[in-house]
Amino acid sequence: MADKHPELKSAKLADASIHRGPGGETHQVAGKDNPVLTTRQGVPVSDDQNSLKIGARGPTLMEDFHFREKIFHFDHERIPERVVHARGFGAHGFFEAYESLADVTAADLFQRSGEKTPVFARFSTVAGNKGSPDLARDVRGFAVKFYTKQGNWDLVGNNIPVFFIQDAIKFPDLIHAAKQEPDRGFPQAQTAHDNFWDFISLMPESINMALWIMSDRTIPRSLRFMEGFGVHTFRLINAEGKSTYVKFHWKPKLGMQSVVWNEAVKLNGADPDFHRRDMWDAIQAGDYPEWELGLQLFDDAFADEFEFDILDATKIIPEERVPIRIVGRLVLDRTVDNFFAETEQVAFQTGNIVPGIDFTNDPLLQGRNFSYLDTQLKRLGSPNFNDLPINAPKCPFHTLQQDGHMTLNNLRGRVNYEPNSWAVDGGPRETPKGFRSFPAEEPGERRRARGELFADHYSQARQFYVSQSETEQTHIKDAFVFELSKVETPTIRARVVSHLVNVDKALAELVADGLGMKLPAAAEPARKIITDLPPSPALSIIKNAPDSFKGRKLGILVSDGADAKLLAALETAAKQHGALVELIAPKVGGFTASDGKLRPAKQKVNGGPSVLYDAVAILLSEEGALQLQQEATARDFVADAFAHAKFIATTKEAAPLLEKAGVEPDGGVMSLGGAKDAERFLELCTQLRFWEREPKVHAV
Ligand code: HDE
Repeated sequence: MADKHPELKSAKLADASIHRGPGGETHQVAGKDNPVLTTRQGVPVSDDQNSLKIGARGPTLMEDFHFREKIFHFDHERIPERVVHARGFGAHGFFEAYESLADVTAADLFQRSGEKTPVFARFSTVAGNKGSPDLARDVRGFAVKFYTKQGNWDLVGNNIPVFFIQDAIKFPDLIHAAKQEPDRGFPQAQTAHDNFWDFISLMPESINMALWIMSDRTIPRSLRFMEGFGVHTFRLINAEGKSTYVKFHWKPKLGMQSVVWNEAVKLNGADPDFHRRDMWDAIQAGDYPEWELGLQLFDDAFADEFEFDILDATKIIPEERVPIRIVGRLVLDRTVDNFFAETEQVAFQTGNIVPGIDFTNDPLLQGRNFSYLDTQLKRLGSPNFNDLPINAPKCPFHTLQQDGHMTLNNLRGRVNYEPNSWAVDGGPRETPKGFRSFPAEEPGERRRARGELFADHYSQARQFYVSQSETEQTHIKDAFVFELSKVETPTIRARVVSHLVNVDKALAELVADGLGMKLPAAAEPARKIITDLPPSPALSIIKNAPDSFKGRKLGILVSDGADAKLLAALETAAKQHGALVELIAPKVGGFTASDGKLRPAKQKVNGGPSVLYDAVAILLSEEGALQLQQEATARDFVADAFAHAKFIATTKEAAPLLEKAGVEPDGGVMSLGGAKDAERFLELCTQLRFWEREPKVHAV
């Protein structure tokens, strides 16, 4: 167990030192376990409950420096939230290289097999404000800061390998359209509104990404169960100066998994912090989230023969075309000490690269290199944001930058310029081994234009769609219907569907039908040829499901009299599968199982809906089942688990509740005869969901 805050768990409640003041207020006096409370100037405080007044009921005095200092600081606690990716969650860890990549890159972190580099990773949603719910349908940011021995390298990626737009100049428009509409200030953390789909429908380059965001990729079950991508093509440069193109991939060790949309909608109410809590709990429990880093490496010859432009961030290179070479692993093993200091103040920047890595001309990446530096100044308020511990390199660094608001790294001595004449204390000097940009030749006129191949907007969108399993295709169709049903303007709905006709006619027909409209004519494609590319099975989540219940959560609904043996067997089996168990009971104080022992519950039934779990077991006594069938939230618990295609295990005593909840036993509902069935149930759970049920529970 890696418990980062053991002191909190072992904390004794400090009731003993409580004194009541004349007005009944609580005073606690410092003792051997607690230091003296002081002002920011270190002045000991005698009373933190009452401001200084004339008499007990008189006005507050201006001279109350303690009051003024406290309120002043509080008033200025907030900094601007990120203009995008405001809601995020970060953790520390390390990257471990599996092998030396010296053949392709001189980057120090990739030189030695087994080399560990400290990292900080921050995951985020894009559109929602800081307080928005975790299960919004949205792209997830996947940003990793590597504190290498040759400086910080930031790989600021997403959980989707393509982007909406091809040129950074359109980013403000995209984000304005996606976020709350400016007159009304809503909707929050949702793309299901007119402005977003209006923009998408007028920007055919975004259609590939539109397919991705309507897929289950945008509602991950856990941040631990999603992929990450650097998106752009970058360059790796070896010691001889040779350049190799690279696309970066993160592959989750626990496999990919998403929730279903109705589950996401309910999760946002049940636990708006679902993703961050999951990550926090996993790290605290020592079950460290892990990803492998994969590289797609290719050269100019491939770039020339590939049917798309490698500088176009709206396109992927299928894994089947350029295989992924796994080169290391990322392990997150430490939660932050302070959310603000680390997760909020971390400043990622695409421009942070190290010798051995370089940019390409991807116009999106080029624009990002300006934006990320610029935005930190606004957010963090000073060019010295790199002095903050979370942003500072962990290797030695020496610049001649000086002064400015809140600088912490001050120059010593006389010299703050170079070149200079001082042999001793002359300050830092250049090195031939320092960062060098790849000397690419750049012929051409100055023009506002894009590469010709950027204009194929549909071929890869179609490839993505045809690569999905039937269940996933249905989810994509349902997502389009849901989102466009929230669009109030019929012409915008029709314009979106007109693009889908070019992607896949059958999909367009289903979406049009779901919206209750006629199928519009196909949108005029910018590039006449739409290529029928072969499916890429790597693009499907379900086809690549992990066949393991590891890292997942079993929720067991219990009541007084629940079968203690069966409960123990389920707990053991879950543990053997590397899964967690939570007990949900009518009262959080606990329940008395059939062995007469009182066990605590994690959730009261109305606060622990089944959307919080990957599979459920219903372990009730006869009386428990009779009581809970009267309870709407218990019926919802079962009905939702069934509707969300989850595996359900049940004792025969629980039958009345299942019946009331409308459960029709199928291959995903297992009856527990005795303790021996526990392992069989967990085995079933390794399939994660019983998708065959889905068409039977969704008629619209
Ligand atoms: Fe970002 N993006 N972005 N973005 N982005 C920001 O930087 C921007 C893009 C991504 O956890 C901002 O520090 C432009 C692609 C992540 O702190 C800002 C363009 C990808 C994060 C910004 C893009 C991303 C950001 C806001 C179009 C995936 C969160 C706050 C050219 C490869 C990092 C900040 C964190 C954050 C600009 C497009 C990923 C404004 C101009 C493509 C993960 O600088």
